[in-house]
Amino acid sequence: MTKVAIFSDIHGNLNALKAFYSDSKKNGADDYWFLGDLFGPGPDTQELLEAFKEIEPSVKIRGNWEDFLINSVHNDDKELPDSIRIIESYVTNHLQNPKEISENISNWPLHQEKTINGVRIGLSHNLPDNNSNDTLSIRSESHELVELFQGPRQTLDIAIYAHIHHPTMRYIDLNCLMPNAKDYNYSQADERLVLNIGSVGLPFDKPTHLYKERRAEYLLLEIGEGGDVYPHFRRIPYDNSLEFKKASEKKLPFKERYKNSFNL
Ligand SMILES: [Mn+2]
Repeated sequence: MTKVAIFSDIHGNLNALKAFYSDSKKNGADDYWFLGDLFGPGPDTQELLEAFKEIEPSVKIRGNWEDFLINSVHNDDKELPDSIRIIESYVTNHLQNPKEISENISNWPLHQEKTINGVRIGLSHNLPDNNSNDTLSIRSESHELVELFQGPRQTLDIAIYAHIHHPTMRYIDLNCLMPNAKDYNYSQADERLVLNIGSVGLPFDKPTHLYKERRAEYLLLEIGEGGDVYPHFRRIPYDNSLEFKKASEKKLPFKERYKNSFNL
């Protein structure tokens, strides 16, 4: 059995990253795959980078917030919304060597494939060639997800992505992409598994009406020798109020908005 901790969307939240990492170690993760969005709009920068490097992920995918940072470092940020430009200048002002970091993350791919115990897995932040649109939201239909398995990716068993901050597990049937097919012959099904890993630092989902605080979300994926897979969606509690205290101390731009995203 191989156990991979797949994590993403830290968004400048070191407390959440620590909660995730200690849980994954406790659960015996063999490897780490990161699917993008390290910095902003949360308060942590350099210290977060050190903690991230310590995890040594074997996969590092470039998210849309990596592109924001690269654009900001290159002064190529005219197209970005004002709020993102302001957050990115906070991030680059607080990193020791933003140029070097920007160069490094510009080499991270948008899509990568891994084979574990024969199971073929595709990894991306969002779509394999576009890390920033809404195509893969929880409201999407099967035909909108098909790009995850098209062209060179048609032999993948599983597609795993991030970006929407909603832990999700669903199947798509490549032989039946439209809803409500009449008289469908189920023996023809070509089913593939699609997993979203949620967000470490800034989850958007509210799984029940009782769920109030934010937890550090990630996917612990167990893959057996026979190709069986067990996705464990983890939600790890940590002290949300510390996060906002830090945002105030560090004079984070839009700290009220950040506070509101934690329901504090
Ligand atoms: Mn994203």
